[in-house]
Amino acid sequence: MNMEEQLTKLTQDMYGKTIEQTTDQELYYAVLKLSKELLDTTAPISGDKKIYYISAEFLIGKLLSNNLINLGVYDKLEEVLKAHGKELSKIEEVEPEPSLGNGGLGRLAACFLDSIATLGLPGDGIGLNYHFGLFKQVFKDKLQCAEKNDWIEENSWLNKTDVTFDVAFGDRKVKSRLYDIDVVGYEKGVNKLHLFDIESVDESIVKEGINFDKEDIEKNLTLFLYPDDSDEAGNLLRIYQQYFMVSNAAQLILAELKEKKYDLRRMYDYAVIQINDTHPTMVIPELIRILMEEKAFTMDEAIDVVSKTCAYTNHTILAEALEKWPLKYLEKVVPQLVPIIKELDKRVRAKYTDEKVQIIDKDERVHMAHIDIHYGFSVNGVAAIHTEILKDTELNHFYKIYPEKFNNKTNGITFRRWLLSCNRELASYLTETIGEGFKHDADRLEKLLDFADDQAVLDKLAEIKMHKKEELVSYVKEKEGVELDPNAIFDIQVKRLHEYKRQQMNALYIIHKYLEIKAGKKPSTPVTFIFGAKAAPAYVIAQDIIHLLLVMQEIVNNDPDVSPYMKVLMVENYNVSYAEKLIPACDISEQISLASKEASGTGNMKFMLNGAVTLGTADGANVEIHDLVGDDNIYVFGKDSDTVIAHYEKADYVSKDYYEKSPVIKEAVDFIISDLAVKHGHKENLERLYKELLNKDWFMTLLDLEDYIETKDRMLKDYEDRQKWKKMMLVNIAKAGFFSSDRTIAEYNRDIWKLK
Ligand code: 26V
Repeated sequence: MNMEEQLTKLTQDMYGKTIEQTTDQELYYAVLKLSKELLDTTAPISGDKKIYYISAEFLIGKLLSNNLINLGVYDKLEEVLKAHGKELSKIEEVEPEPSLGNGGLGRLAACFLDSIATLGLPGDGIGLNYHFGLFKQVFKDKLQCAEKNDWIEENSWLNKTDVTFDVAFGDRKVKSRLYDIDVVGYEKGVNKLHLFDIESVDESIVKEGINFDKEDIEKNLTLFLYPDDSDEAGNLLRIYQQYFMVSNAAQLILAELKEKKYDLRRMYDYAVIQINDTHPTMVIPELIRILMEEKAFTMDEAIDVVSKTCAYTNHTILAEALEKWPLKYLEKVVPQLVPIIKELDKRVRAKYTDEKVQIIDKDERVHMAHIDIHYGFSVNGVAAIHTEILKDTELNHFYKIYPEKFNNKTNGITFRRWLLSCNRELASYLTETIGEGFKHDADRLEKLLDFADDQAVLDKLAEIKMHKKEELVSYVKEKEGVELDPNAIFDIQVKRLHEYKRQQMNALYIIHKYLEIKAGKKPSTPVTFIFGAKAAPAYVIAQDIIHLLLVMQEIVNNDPDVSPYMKVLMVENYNVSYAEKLIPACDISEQISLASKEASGTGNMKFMLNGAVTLGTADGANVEIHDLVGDDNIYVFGKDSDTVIAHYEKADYVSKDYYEKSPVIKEAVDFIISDLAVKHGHKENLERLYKELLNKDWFMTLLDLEDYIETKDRMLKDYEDRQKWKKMMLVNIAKAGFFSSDRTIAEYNRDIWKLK
């Protein structure tokens, strides 16, 4: 049967309708079924050694378009549907987005699975099947509210399996159930994303918003990603989740090794476990425990084998994100691991006197990253500067002990999703111009440089950008009810909300611009500032920053003196699907974290690939973008990481000094608590943010504000030199090849995993 016959049969069997007669919703289910049948007939990727990527998050996004592209049938299906009066892009809209991740770390895991399969490497993801995952964001009264994100439908990409395991905690035993999602490589075979669920999960315990009984573990364990941990019950729940994840992972891995009759004493020849941040760290003591209790290993043998199997990736230097669990919590949830963790700590103490490298500190807290570093064989950072900072400062004590374990793996993104799928026009124009090669070898994008002076190519790139902006404008109009002008410069900052990422600095720029326009200084090209960000529900200042942005949106967009020249939009519930619409439409990519704090960033890469120009600090992968495109094709500002780190060491940054010294800064900061702002917002939130900026400003917003204003003004001016801007777009696209996650994964494989 050809595809048309297959689909016709499916709609007939499922709904008794022709393709023409089905709704987009029905057609989505039919196409889902068709895709799953194709996946079933695609060969699994096999090999002697396999990578298991364990992660608390897999921010996979919608799968339909990506899977059709990777299966090589997108164009065919689009054609079949068109012949029956249906649009594939409309059908894609119907798919709910899986809510299995939070931010960069989770999206990276998803890109990695795509690249692992695309490179034909045997490798599976292992994580949890959160029913509501990360909350859904809604704005009420200019404040973020959190609602449950009910994404799992009867028919979905999840395949229920027969695999179940027992998981024993200190105070209870539960049963797990494995669900699988197929991960198909680009014109390659299939790997799996294994998602474990608890059999006794009960969605009905979630009453209002995202509130539920945190102690009812049998029912709540796989409901939410990152449940609120501001109290003890929340902390314990996170430990229950983490152990549930790694106990299942360990059982699954050992079962696979057993089935293949591999010798467990040489486990490292057949399996490598990548620990994505510290959330899966307990897999180390858990494997040691199982090998000793069930496989008759001695402690020395078990430690040796496990240490040669596990590798750790660090994604952040923020102290508050490095997990340290109180020993007494572990004693309650996983008492079986405590003697092992104590023994691991004892062995460290026997060798090293330095307190900073101990696993259990004097306050009886267990430093999870320290377990990974001592008892794993590789420690990697996620961008060159990040790895250097780990080696020189944050993890320097460990680097001195184990220099050979440290290595860098600069992050990457899958070009299948972030170019071929989200910007089909650009992808097809690139194909026309430089050939198909870049689809399999991203470095070939560099061929575009040959056209840097070709007017037709430059104009076409600008035309595609304009078209993507128009598409975004109509989407936003429908979704948010806000009218944007595609002729305005689109300046976009989308990422999790965090003070170190400094959305508040962008907000201060907006205030500054607003005041300038009110004073009669009108920009010749209008500019639109777009934000998308979720803030952790317990993170108060982050909520206040969202509030300020929504207040500015109301003030600016409704002021007839100002709105013809600038607009502000904070989109609701920013997620992967929204990113896929925003990124192709962007002119200015905001990457303005305090230098040293953003481990890498991956949004920066997606924007560049889609022809946006970066406005950024010398932080994370921005540094590598700068190296690639050169000074003329990026706007870098702000103090560098050495300066910032020195400020922290000397504790000599005083934000008030900057406020008092600069009338421009003072005016912008004071506006936050002005009568006008307070009239549109809530005094309590605005005052709290104002005081935070003035009295603390831990992430040094005011340090870089003047430089930011000056650089952004220059950039907005440069946009008017259309020729210059188009060339910058072209160079950014051409140089993005380095950031393909295929390159990143090839490096992981070459240096760490050593498969094949
Ligand atoms: C963050 C949060 C924030 C909300 C509350 C719970 C919670 C739990 C864990 C984390 C850790 C997030 C770590 C993370 O996403 N890091 C990002 O990793 C990216 C991929 O390597 C990297 O590009 C980003 O720079 C880094 O911030």
